[in-house]
Amino acid sequence: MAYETILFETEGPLATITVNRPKALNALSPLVVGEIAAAVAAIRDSDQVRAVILTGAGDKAFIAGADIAAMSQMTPLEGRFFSRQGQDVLFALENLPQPVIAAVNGFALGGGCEIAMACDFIYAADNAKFGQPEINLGIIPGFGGTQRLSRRVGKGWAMELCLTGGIISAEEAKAIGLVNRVFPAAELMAAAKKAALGMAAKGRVATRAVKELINGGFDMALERAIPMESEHFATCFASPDQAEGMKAFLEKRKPNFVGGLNK
Ligand code: DAK
Repeated sequence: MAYETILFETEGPLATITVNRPKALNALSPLVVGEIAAAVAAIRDSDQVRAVILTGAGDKAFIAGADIAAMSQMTPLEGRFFSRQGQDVLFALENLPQPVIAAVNGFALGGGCEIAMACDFIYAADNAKFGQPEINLGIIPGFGGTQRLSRRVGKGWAMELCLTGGIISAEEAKAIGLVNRVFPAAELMAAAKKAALGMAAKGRVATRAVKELINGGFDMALERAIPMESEHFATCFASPDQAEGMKAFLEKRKPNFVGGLNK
């Protein structure tokens, strides 16, 4: 598929989605959201892709939010479609079987912060900035921000960011647990690639199980969530990767994980 507003590249087991509207600070128009949805669907169905990086083009922005110019013209029905489209793509991203890193290389505001939070974890450049400034536009986060932010950083910080519309630095975002690691801007992509390729080399069944357990168990009572681990643990023993991982350890060599999701 030909894309107009994103770059979708694969290199070995790694897929990179780059939102590519640097003049508009990579703002999310309906077309961008649709193209991200198409790329995510292609990744989900790919046997080759084992890890994903989501980033923004240029050195100023990851994604500066939903496209305010496009939103200002929307009819209520178009707004509803945009909202559904955005929420669906964030769920699809979050539920990919492959691990996804958000490499945040500048402003991650509003929908940009929300899409980063739908990734498994966030690496940031030292010039990155985060916020949910929707309140300044007379609206609220609409792609899950009130919910994913409070789950990531706790109620107090979610309240402060959503109620003040304030913007925080990469270091502050790291201190509150929104960002895992901060890198000099020039080193961000190399660090994200190294982490992504490391995860791509792990067993697929175990990787998928970790994602399903952490995402699925997050809001459940511990007494119900912990037993789910036993089921996924058992499934790992149905994959050739479990035998290979343990054999490799005993033979003092690196494992070569080859199991697919169906074998
Ligand atoms: N949308 C459209 N264009 C944007 C944009 C955005 N979000 N952010 C920046 N741009 C454009 C600017 O208009 C400008 O375009 P030109 O004037 O050059 O044509 C260009 O990018 C460069 O921006 P600036 O000149 O403003 O650059 P500065 O360095 O001075 O400022 C900034 C950078 C990031 C502080 C500033 O651009 C800014 O405040 N941008 C808006 C940030 C923001 O408010 N983001 C939140 C958007 S609201 C929903 C679901 C989700 C959402 C809504 C509804 N439903 C469920 C219905 C999500 C809402 C949002 O994300």
